[in-house]
Amino acid sequence: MAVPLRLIDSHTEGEPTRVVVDGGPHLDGATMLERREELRRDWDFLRTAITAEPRASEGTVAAFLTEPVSADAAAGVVFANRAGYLGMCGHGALGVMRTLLHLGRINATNERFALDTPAGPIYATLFDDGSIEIQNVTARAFRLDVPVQVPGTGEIVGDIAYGGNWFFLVDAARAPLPEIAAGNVSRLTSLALEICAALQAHGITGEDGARIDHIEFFGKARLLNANAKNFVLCPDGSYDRSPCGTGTSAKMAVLAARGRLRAGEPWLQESITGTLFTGRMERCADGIVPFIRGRAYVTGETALFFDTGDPFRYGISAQELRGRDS
Ligand code: PYC
Repeated sequence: MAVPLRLIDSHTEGEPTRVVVDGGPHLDGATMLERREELRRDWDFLRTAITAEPRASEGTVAAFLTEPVSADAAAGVVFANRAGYLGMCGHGALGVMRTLLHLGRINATNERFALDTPAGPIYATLFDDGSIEIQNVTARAFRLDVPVQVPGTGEIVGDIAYGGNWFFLVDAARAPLPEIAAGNVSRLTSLALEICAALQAHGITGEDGARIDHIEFFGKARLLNANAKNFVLCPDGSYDRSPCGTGTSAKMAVLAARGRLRAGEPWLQESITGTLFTGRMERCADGIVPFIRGRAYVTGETALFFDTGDPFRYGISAQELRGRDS
């Protein structure tokens, strides 16, 4: 690519987002789903270049900005990580809003902005105290108390819910989980990967056979005001450093289905890194409308160059490394 790709780097409560602000592909599908397919089909090398090593750290989410598809939206956005494309991304949406503010593309506080995503429109409000709240897509509990046999561990019971992505949610009060603590990240990751594999092996899915690719564990909060602390395994095998916007949405859908969270009542979700999202929800016909509030910070401006002599100019993929072995 002759033109460098320009990114704004940010993190939302610890989890990184890289917004492509210049030099990215022009996507002209009529819907955000079509635009996501266009990215996957024609521009996937940009996803890996932005989210994989040697340029990116684990967990990095890329946000490709597009023209809006709906009349009142500020922009469209497709989220992706080093494993593929996401329906929605809560921390990423907060990062996009902070980035648009940094660029001067939006400037009003206390005003609602719409963003089009492949999962549907979401709405964001920037507050004077620097925090940002998104109104996420509708979240819903799909199946509660689902047992799964996990080789080497035994039966684990969890709930299946949608919050913009599909989650299997497991509470430490009902399952033998390691303590949700930074020192246990590798044990939590291994167990979550095993549960993910067991769900697939047993054909346990979300609605219409949707693959459950996020596993979320809950334990006792450390922060005094928080309701619970979570650990979220993302589809790329990394863990979310933030409390996960779509995961917090899925959690509130489960709590609402169990009658344990009332409309408007705050749900304070602590992350494995000790950061916090403040959630709340309203009920709607198909589930709940989740609201997630947190903070994002711009950390850098980056230009990516693509040296044709660089074998890793589009990122180091596991597949590429395997090819080098043969
Ligand atoms: O905040 O929704 C989220 C998210 C999904 C994957 C990483 N973060």
